[in-house]
Amino acid sequence: MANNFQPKPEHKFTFGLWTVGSSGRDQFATNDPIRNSLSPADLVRLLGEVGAYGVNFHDNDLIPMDATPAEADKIKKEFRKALDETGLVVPMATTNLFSAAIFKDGAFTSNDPKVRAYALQKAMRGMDLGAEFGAKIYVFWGGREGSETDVAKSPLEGLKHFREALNFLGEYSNSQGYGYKFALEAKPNEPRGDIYLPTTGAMLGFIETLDHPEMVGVNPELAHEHMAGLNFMHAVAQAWDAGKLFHIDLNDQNYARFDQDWRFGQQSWKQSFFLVKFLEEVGYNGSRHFDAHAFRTEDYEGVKDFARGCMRSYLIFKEKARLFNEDKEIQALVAESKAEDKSMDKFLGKFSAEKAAELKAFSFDRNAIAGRGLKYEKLDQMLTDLMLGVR
Ligand code: GCO
Ligand code: MN
Ligand code: MN
Repeated sequence: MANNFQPKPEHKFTFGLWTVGSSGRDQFATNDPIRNSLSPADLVRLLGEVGAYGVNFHDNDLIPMDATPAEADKIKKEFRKALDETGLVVPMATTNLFSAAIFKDGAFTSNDPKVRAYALQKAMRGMDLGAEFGAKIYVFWGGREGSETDVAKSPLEGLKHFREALNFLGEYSNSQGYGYKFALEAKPNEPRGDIYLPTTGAMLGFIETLDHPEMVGVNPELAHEHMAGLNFMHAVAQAWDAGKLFHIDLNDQNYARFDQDWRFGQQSWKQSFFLVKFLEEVGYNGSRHFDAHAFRTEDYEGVKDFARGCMRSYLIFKEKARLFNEDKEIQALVAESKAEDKSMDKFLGKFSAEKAAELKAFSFDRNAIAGRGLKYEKLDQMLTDLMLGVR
């Protein structure tokens, strides 16, 4: 393959400060971090070195919760300097509404109005911070918006409060002239037993109930749909069809496991191939954001290997998709399986009374139609050969 899979700015590969900045700590680990924290500015340099296009952050990835204004200014200056040095941009920002103890029973959906008001305040400040660095997409991932038991929390109230919060923040964005598009990220569980609006499909339905649905879309994540046992590409296709694919979180994940956040392309080659093929074919123009972590076994050299691997895998799948589309034998079989045939045009598409009457009277050879082999076995094996480099 005459392709060195080098990331370029036009690929729009982005990482969160929290992804390459992960210390490798998990809930079973001691307090010793595996990797010492790097400053946001140093993380930007690391991302510049591996060839990323952009960096995204939660408010507190950049400015710690209890920082003084002077500390915040210093961090912002250093961060800005690193962005200027490396040419990285900040396409997306978001709020951490899940780490602090105050969010133990939810943020926007907490029963406690003080918590809900605090969450709104934090989100507005996060939006100010994102806008300061040029972010145009604002992600909402409600990690604590849910329950372990429904004894005292109502999902109906939860939806009402979540809707009120998004309506409020949409008006805030417009009143400030920020021009944000909101991207809602679903996850079925973890850290809550159940998180409200657990899938991308659920989010898409909810968006239509908002005051300004046109400014709100989704941020589907591969790992989250896999946790729910779903086909990620299908979820992304539905979001695209609805004009709502504003952002995407790429990573990897086995089905029916906890949130593994692996390097994109590590595990689900075929699903990831279909996903990349889809994104490239429809002309998705947004960030390819990697929301994943390096293994706990790694030092910062390993973190760079991880980040390079995410981008490299994406570009390999993209090249494989091109080869799939250019392969004459494969494409002939695809065409054959589709059974393109104009004879049914008169019955399909838009309803008319004549069409319906004619169709009702028509006689089909059901067994002949059902008996036609679709060659999916042959095609799918050709894809396997292509993916594994023996075609
Ligand atoms: C998770 C989520 C988060 C969000 C992030 C940005 O499972 O922890 O995927 O990483 O994407 O908070 O909104
Ligand atoms: Mn996740
Ligand atoms: Mn995510």
